[in-house]
Amino acid sequence: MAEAAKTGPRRAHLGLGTNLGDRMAHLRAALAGIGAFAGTRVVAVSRVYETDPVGGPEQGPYLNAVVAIDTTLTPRELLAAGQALEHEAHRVRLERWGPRTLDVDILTYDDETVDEPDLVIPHPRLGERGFVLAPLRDVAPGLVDAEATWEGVRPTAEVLDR
Ligand code: GSY
Repeated sequence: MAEAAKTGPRRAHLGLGTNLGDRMAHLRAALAGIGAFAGTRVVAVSRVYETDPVGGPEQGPYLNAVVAIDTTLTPRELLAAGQALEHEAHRVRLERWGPRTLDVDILTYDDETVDEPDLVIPHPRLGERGFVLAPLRDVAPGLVDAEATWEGVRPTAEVLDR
């Protein structure tokens, strides 16, 4: 028998990154924006990590965080909503892997996989990036090795309040 389509909200994890301008302000605005997505409830927010840049040109350190949500948005609707937040942060993409005011990445969407030219879920580099895995472990410890440690990933005292 065919499997019934899932109904109701789905658990997703969004990665946030910023290394230009007022980085905490960008994270706070992103969190407020995510909380205002249609059909979306913020379930948990990670600590804020200061992280050494990975890849790209020489650039300043990032602040990274992860937000767990329950949402009725589809992956594609979630992508569009995240891109709208990046746009609101006046994101400019000068070069690939370069500095940015705000990056919103869909890390996971329930247990679904998506493989399209502009959207791959789970995020393709999820498993190799400490700046994603450390905050992801805060909100979804079952998804990340409890013993893992990463270079250049430091929890800060900053708090992202809901
Ligand atoms: O994919 C996110 C953008 N990004 C980051 C980031 O968020 N944090 C760190 N530490 N390095 C990064 N390199 C890129 S590209």
